[in-house]
Amino acid sequence: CGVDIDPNGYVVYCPCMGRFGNQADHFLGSLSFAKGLNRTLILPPWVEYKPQHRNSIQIPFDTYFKIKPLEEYHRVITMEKFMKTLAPKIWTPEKRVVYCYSGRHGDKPNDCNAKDGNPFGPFWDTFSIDFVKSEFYGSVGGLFDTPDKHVAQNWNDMFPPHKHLVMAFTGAPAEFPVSQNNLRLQRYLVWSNLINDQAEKFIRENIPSRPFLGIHMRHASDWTNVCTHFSKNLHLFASAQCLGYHFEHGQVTMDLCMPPDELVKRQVKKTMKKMKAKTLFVAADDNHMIGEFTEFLKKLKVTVVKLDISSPHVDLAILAKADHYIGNCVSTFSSFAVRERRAHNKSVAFWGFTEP
Ligand code: GFB
Repeated sequence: CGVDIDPNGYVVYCPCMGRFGNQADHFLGSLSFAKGLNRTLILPPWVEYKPQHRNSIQIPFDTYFKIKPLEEYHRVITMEKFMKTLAPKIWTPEKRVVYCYSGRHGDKPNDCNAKDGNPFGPFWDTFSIDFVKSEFYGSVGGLFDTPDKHVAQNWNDMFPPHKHLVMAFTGAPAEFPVSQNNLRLQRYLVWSNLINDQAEKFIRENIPSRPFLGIHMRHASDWTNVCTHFSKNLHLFASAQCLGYHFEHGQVTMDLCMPPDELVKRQVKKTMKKMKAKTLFVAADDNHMIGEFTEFLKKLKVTVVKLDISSPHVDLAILAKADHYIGNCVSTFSSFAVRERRAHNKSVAFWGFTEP
């Protein structure tokens, strides 16, 4: 079939935690992990949740991102291609072992119970995968820091590729949130034509005059819960992106996590005046405040726009292309656009945060 077998082995995992932003953080770490072990990374589909589906649905990795740029960094193969072309040769059903840190709660004692619950079960079922055995990796020294040669050696000693050719992980073999070292890997994540073309089309048709400011807001009720859980010297989701990994630039505050509408409106107006923006592009999970912004910015004679339908990836692609951006420092969704912009030396700002 023309696909060579990698004798160094493979890594695959279920992106079983959080939604897109969380999964993207985990992806960057997993890419680094596979590279450190010199194993091919099997690109898992993205796990999504839709109200009309009881279980998670799985969207092929390359629906959203190009494969070629990733190949510049490391060997990768989509899970669909791997299962079709290589699994029948090297990962037949009796060889399917799953790896987890330690026993997970579930049906069987002392087992990864890799398919217990949603999205765990539906994810592997997408490819008709069942596991015959569990292996625990909790005692591997250094865990996911495989760019460190000693750590990679620990993995290879415990799980040598000739005996453990395909390592399937119950969750991402990566830190959350993304570690500082792996931020640079963002540049290998390039939007697919499908997403990029929609973003370009929207900008062409709805943002005729630039510069434009792109903003991201988190308003849904799950977010309100997150923001009640901050404490001193503890990062909350993506907060290191503005505060610094060692809190060099301050602590999580309520304004940072859940900025009041008045703060948001004032910050937008000030920013738009400063950059002489002509258009405001609003991305949000709920309540885009289009009417409120239009009213508040009347004197500036600017246009306020948003996508007609909810499309998180197109929102992010547009935010990355904006002339300036304000995001939520705590949200990993916001942080995707931040990383992409920083990779291209574009400016970023955060709600309720003053640049040091
Ligand atoms: O991406 P995400 O992990 O970032 O989850 P956070 C937020 C999800 O909300 C996105 C939707 O994946 C989208 O589905 N969403 C958020 C948006 N902002 C937008 C937007 O501007 N446009 C559109 N179309 N959709 C974490 C979650 O969120 O928050 C965890 O991963 C948990 O599961 C936690 O819910 C409270 O880091 O913002």
